[in-house]
Amino acid sequence: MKNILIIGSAGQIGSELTPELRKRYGNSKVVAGIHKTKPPRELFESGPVERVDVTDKEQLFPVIKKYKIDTIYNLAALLSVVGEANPLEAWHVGMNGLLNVLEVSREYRCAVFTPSSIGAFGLSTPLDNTPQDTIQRPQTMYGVTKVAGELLSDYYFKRFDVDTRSVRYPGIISNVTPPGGGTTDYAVEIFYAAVKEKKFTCPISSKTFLDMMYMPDALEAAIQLMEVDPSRLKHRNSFNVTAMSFCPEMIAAEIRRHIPDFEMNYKIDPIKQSIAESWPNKMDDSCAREEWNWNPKYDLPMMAEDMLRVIKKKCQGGK
Ligand code: AKB
Repeated sequence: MKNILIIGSAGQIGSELTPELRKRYGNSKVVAGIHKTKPPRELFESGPVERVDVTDKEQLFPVIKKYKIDTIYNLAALLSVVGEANPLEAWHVGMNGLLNVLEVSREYRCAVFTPSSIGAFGLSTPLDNTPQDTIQRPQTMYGVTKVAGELLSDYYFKRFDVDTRSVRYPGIISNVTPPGGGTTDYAVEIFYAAVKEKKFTCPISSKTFLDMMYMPDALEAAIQLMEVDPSRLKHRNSFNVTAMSFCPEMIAAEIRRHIPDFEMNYKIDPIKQSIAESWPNKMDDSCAREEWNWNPKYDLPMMAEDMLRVIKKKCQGGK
């Protein structure tokens, strides 16, 4: 029987993963862990909510006991750009938080999903068709915590038999909760700007490619990986997963198919640009496809059409 805790339920992924898991496993089975971000009302109305600061064991352990949690989705993290402004905080949340999650999981036998990222790679990684197993020397504190987190999670699996699993997410595009503080945020912001103002100033240069994924596929990746029979897994922490790879001028062209007078200007942000250049252009995710049937549904045209439809509706509703 699955009793699930989501740490970071009010964040970009958590705010959509929580209702999806509640739909699949039952509302009372999925505890929404919240910390700083103000959670939406629906989170409280649809199931249990607990205050969980991942860096504080005294808050985490009693929640695991109270709800007999057997699966944890650990989504707490500072994204790449905000992590560069607060590197010690990024380390504290990413590493001390993960260590607490792994320790509680060792004691209470929980399975753990902790997302890694394309941020776990760096300039010395092959950036085209980035292999599953390759050089990982990231330049950001976010990336350092992601590589160290992958290693630590594999260590807990091998040494203590904790069922740890993870994917390396690309930029995630969504329309419920904004990402906040990442290098790939432009690929979300562009849609709101296109609908509201028909123009966008892009912080990343026109031909910089990055892997991306639409939220429904990102949710499916996390749930599918946690469901798969462990005997199929040759890898654990962490799987390359991607759904599309594009550069700013390609997403602008796609938006122009729906909003022909959409204008794009560029004002390059040097921090974002240098991070983006150190990340893969396109990952090879064949191991995820082979080991647990990863198969994303949304490509760039399908994602753009859906994003514009939802955001237009939201804007008309005055939200
Ligand atoms: C970021 O840009 O920092 C994140 C990521 C790719 O992990 N969206």
